[in-house]
Amino acid sequence: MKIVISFLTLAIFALALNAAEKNPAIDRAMAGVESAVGKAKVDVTRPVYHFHAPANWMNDPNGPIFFNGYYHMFYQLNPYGDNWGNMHWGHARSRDLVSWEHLPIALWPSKERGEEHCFSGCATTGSDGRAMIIYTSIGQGKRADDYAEQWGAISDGDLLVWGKHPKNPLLTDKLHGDLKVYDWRDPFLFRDGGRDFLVLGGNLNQRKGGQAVVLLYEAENPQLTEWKFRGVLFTHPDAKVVNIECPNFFPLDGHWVLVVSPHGKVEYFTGKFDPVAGKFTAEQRGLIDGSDNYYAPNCLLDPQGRRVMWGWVRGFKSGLGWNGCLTLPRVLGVDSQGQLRERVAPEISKLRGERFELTEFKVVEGSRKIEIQGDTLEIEIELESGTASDFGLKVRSARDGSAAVPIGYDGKSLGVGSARIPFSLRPDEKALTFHVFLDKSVVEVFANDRACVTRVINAKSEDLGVEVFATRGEITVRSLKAWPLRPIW
Ligand code: DQQ
Repeated sequence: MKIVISFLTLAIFALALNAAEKNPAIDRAMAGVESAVGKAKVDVTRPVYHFHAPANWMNDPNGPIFFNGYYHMFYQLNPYGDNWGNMHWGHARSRDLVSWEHLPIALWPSKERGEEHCFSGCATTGSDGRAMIIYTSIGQGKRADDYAEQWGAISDGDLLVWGKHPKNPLLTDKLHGDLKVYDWRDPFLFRDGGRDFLVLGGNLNQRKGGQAVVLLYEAENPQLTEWKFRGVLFTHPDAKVVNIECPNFFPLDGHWVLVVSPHGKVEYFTGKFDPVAGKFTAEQRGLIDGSDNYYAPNCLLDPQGRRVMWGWVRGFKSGLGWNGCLTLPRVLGVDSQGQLRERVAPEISKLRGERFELTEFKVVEGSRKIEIQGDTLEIEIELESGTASDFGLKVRSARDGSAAVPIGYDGKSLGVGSARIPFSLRPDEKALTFHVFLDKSVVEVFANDRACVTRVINAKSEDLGVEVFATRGEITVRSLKAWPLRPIW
């Protein structure tokens, strides 16, 4: 069965290659990716139900959009190797957020026009019903921190073939007048009160200590080719944050949400947006994900009105013919206290195999091996804290107990492998629920839907055990459910 699926994937990819035939830059890039598919495919550590490129390096999700019955995902891609460089936009689509079909590379650096990289950006449906991409174009021999332009691209009806916008560049730094903006990149579009706005990240003093900003622009025509600079929407409150990448800004559950990638853990701020003053006032803040293996997320609004977000999972070994994947799609919400909630889209449960279940049991000082095993699992466990000082799950555990990836809580913090973030149960929370998605070398953990940690892990292929542990005391497991998850590729 596995062989059939992988031939199918290759066939779709070959079809995509044909569709892109007329653009030699894309032909070359597609051939580059294809030449690494064989190597990437045999690596047993590669995730099997997370989204990834056919092969080679990928990073940020770009311009996710729901268009004509498909979710489209674009992403930063180096077609020529499994390290960062030669930034193109890879492309795939999905009917259901679960299975993805690889499509021809969407954007390539237009070398003849002096373009070196197509950096991150967004996609939208224009007033004429056609899709449009706005992205950061980095010029040849130019420093990305000091020089960038925002370019557009437009496509055919199915988004299979893209061309650079005839009006490029759409935004240049001339818009800022005397204000010098460094690391100016990563456009994100939003609409408010019938007006089109764009935010971009950067900093005002070239990373010399502070003034990491999100800048605001407003469209002057429905074609989104004329823009005016509205000013600084937001300045990061922490002086040690020197720059902001990939801002996302959108309304959700009666709040405005700003997501920033500050060269460290990805943060969110919830608060108020004043479109007249062009200012965002933050009221609450938190982490989108507690791990630096998670970065540069991007999101879309789907036909069901859901705000769905993906992050880039980074930190894999190089030399494997692939590097990078996306998190599972997470549906966002804001609770009554202005804090962000994240849940894996329910569609992912389509991948579940036979359910394994245990009802209430205790673990006293030590650990209990669970009968289900594997490296592609979903586990949901509800734990009631007892006397144990530290408790939780272990996955990828070795038979002889010599290795494991712990997912634990010690009353004040949450640990996933080597990552640890502050976390405490609230007085109204009687139990701790871990929702765990293990996919070979990636684990995504959700604690009571309000703390998430994505981790890249190193485990031996034979270490497949699952355990529940309690240190210095006992705990009660109210329920444990687990499912093997099927591959999507
Ligand atoms: N990745 C892109 C940039 C962005 C960074 C370049 C974030 O546009 O700022 O690959 O990971």
